[in-house]
Amino acid sequence: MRTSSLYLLACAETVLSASLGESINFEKRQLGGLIGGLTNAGYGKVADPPGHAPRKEELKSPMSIPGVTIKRVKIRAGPYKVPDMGTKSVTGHSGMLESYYDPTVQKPCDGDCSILQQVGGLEYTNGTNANIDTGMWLHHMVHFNTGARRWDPVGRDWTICLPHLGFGSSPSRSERYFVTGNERTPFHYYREADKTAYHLDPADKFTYLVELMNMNMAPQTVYVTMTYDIIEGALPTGWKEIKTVFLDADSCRTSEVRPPKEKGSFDISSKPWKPSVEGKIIDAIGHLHDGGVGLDIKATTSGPFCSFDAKYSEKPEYVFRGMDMKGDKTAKDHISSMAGCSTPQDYKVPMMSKSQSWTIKGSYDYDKKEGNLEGGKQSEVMAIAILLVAVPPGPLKPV
Ligand SMILES: [Cu+2]
Repeated sequence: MRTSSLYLLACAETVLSASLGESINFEKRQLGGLIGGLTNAGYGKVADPPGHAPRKEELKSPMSIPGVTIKRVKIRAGPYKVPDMGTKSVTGHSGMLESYYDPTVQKPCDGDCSILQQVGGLEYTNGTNANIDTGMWLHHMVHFNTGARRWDPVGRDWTICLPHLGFGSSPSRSERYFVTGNERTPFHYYREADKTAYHLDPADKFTYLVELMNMNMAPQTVYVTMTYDIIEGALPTGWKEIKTVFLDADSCRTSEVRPPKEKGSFDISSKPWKPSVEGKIIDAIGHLHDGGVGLDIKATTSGPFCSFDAKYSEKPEYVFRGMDMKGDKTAKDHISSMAGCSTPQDYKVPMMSKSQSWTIKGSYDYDKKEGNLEGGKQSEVMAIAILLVAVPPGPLKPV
């Protein structure tokens, strides 16, 4: 796995530079991140420790739909050992499990099932919540699904899509269908007005890309949790499926952008994207890093879709109370939710169609909100927006 990641990355770089003729300026960090196995030597997935919380748990679902049985299933993946704050990775990051791929992740069902909603989390091995107040932080994770019906609507436009390539796949057979940062925004594949779900086939395969932070002076071992509300068996008759659209200011690279400024405000934007899927928009999710204030999504050059506002420290678990190390300074307040674009009532454009051209813009302002410093400099930032689109059931072709 280690050798193959390295090999793939080397190939990717060569092909990219040769085929695009564009100067692909990989930073040390980006290179290192993709060679997850090497960079994280000695850390990453370890065996379950004694007394660990169950790897799969059935809970009572808070959802109800007449005539349908809904199960809540919580899956704990890992556990992942994260280096302590005093340990620097080869790319110079302290206390970070960096762009680490887990190719064997359990699904919420073994056969067919339809996911109605999904939310990620981070827990210590005894099942207690892990967050910034205890120095642990779910920097981000990307959830891939690989299978016969899977393709990535945005990734397919790129000659090389590094997040897929990093585990030996491609956007023609895998899709990024879920993502979460530490704000842990749920994905609603189902809305009461819309009979939609993300349907899993028995042969689908899950892969995670995880990046975890540890602000403690001892290594920590944590599970990435995924809580699903599902209907077992075939997709109910008359329902539609969901296709996830992953818009990103650094699409098909590492999603991480070097901030152009150390102080004050700036924006980072995505390239325009022409839809390859059409249908009603069921949910929208936004992700920024600390220092971020807002995220605008546009469906056409003139037409706003909606805007997110970043909310900080709405719960005490999002307040950092630990100590800082040399040039590494963790912000006190962290993004705890993204507000303003959470339900279809907020959307100015109800449908996605191929006549549109979508862009996103993440706005940062370090004078208003503190970023996280690494070696005295602002750490990398992101702007990601996810749209969940209702599509016909069964195999789907790009429009
Ligand atoms: Cu992120």
